[in-house]
Amino acid sequence: MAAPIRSIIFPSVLLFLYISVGIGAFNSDIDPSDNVAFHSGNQQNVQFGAAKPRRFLLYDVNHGEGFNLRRDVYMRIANLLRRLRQDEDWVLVLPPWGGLYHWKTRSLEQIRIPWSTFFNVESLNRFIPVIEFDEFVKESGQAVIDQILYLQGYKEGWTNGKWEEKIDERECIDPPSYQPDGKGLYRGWFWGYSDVYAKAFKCLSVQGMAGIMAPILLHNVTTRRSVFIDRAEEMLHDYYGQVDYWNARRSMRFAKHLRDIGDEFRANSLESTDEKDKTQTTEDWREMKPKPGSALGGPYLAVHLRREDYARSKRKEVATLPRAAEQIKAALIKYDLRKVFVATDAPKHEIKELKKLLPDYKVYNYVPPKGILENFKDGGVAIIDQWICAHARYFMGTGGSTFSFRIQEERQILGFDTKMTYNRFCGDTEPEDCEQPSVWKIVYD
Ligand code: GFB
Repeated sequence: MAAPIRSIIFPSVLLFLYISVGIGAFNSDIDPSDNVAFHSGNQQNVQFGAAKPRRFLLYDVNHGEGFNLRRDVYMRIANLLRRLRQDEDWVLVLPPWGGLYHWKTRSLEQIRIPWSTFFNVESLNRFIPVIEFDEFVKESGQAVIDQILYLQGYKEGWTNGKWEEKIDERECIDPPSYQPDGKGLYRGWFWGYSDVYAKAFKCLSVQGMAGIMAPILLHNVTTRRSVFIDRAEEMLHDYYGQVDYWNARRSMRFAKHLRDIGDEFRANSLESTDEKDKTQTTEDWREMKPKPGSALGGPYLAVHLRREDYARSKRKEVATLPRAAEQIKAALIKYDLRKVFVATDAPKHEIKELKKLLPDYKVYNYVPPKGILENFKDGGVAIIDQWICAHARYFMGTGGSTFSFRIQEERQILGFDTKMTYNRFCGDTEPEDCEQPSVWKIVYD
């Protein structure tokens, strides 16, 4: 078994001691010849007080995870990057999108998608410096990653039933997804780029917040200019729901081309415009701090009805279509609305069935024209759905779905009252007044 890096036990004095112990242990089997140029350059720079070379942080998430859980992991990594930048010049390399389990349009190639297809990269850059993967290859001169740190849990689980923050270098629990080739270079899935490889690979068992990685990146893998943290979802948020969380979240603005498509649908089908609905946005997210409840929203109800794998695994929060229709009808009556927009991953026949269950109301769903689907893929269509839901008078989501959570956050960012936002369908086995989603109120600095 490999040597421990450190175990973090509060208070922070102990933390410091453990980190110091960890540096030697972790570096012990790194071959410095791998990256001599960077290592020696780095030392010289320190001696003469010049700026250290820029370092690159890359990351990825477990392949089975969906788009909105990945957005959540971005927020954790973004704040880790901010922490790193207090000491060194780091930039985040945005992992190209692709190969997602939920993206089912088989006629489309859905890999190597840059973040600019889905997000406003300029907005992200107002929180932390980010670059697309292609820019990383250009800037670093080669499609090579110096070090992969593959995160995993602890084989033995919690010891003594006690949760503590810790991180240790360990043998890989599962067979590693990156394997050395004949030259000792690590090959595997690098976002669909077959020419990318890594020079070194390690498994780390981790239990803790994203910040736990900062000392490792700053003090242990100092000779590695580019470090790739895979299975980054193993790290928790440092400050969930607090100002850093919300700043990272507010910086994740959707790409303008997708917002425009959503806005056009709102205007044409739902009589909804920003002026009437009081949902105007500023150019820079940092200047946007609307009063809670200032947004009115368009004259429609929006729901996110998560089906597919949720319905198949019969999660208790998933309502059958007749039960969902009853709850939609009750909300339409309560808020005196005639139109409902349904965002869903349900197959066509279920959407048809839902429409039949609501004969007295106008039921809308977004069906992309061929060109929009081809250009912006399943991921772009899902964002258009989210954007339309974010502008409704009242929103009801699916319990436990990060797709719904992100809509709820978007609505707070636009200035909606949390009461018109943090609502969910009750599953068939739940009471009519089932527990509603917890509210994480937006916090500004
Ligand atoms: O976004 P997501 O992480 O949300 O994954 P959950 C669900 C994916 O399904 C979305 C599609 O990213 C979309 O691709 N999808 C779901 C939708 N609802 C809609 C919708 O209303 N409209 C459109 N256009 N697409 C978690 C996953 O999903 O569910 C986990 O992240 C796992 O990996 C778990 O599968 C069971 O949080 O709902």
